[in-house]
Amino acid sequence: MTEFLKDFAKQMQYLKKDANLLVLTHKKPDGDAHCSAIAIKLALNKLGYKNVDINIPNCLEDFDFLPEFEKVNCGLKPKYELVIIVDTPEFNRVDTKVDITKTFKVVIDHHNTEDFNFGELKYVDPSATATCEILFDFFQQLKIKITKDIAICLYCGILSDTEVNY
Ligand SMILES: [Mn+2]
Repeated sequence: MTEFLKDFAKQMQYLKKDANLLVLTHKKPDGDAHCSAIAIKLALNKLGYKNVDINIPNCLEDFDFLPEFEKVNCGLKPKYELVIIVDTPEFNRVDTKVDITKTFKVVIDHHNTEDFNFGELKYVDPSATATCEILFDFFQQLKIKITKDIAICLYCGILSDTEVNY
C-alpha cells in the first residue's frame, strides 16, 4: 500500500479543498459497494475536501440506515476533477451517467481478476475480504480518525461481503 499512498498523496496535493470529487461503484451495488462509497466520501470530508458527491444510480433503500445515505446521488455535476471508484476492477461495470472518460480515476478494489483494465491510480488487494477492509488500512495510514459514522460503514461493508449475518 505504501506506493499507492505516496501516489495518492501526490495526486491529492494538486487539488484544492473545494475541488469537485466524485465517488462511484459498480452496477447492481451490494453492501460493500454502498458502504465503501460512503466511507470514502466521509474520509475525504475529514481530509478537508468539501465537495464530494456519490453517484450510485441504483442505490438500495435497504442501506438507508447508513450515514449520509440521503446525500447519495445529490448535487451531481457534469464534470469532476477526480473520481474514486470502489469495489470493481472493470470499467464497464462502473455505474454512472457522468462522463468520467477524461477524469483522473483512482480505483480501490479487492477482486481477484486479470481484467483490471482502468484507472490512473489503482490499489487492489485480493486477500482483503471487502473493499471496506482495505479502506480501514487506507484511512489508518492517512491518519484519518475512524469516526462512528466511518466505523458503521466499514463494519457493514465487511459484514456484507463475508456473509456473516447475525
Ligand atoms: Mn466487495
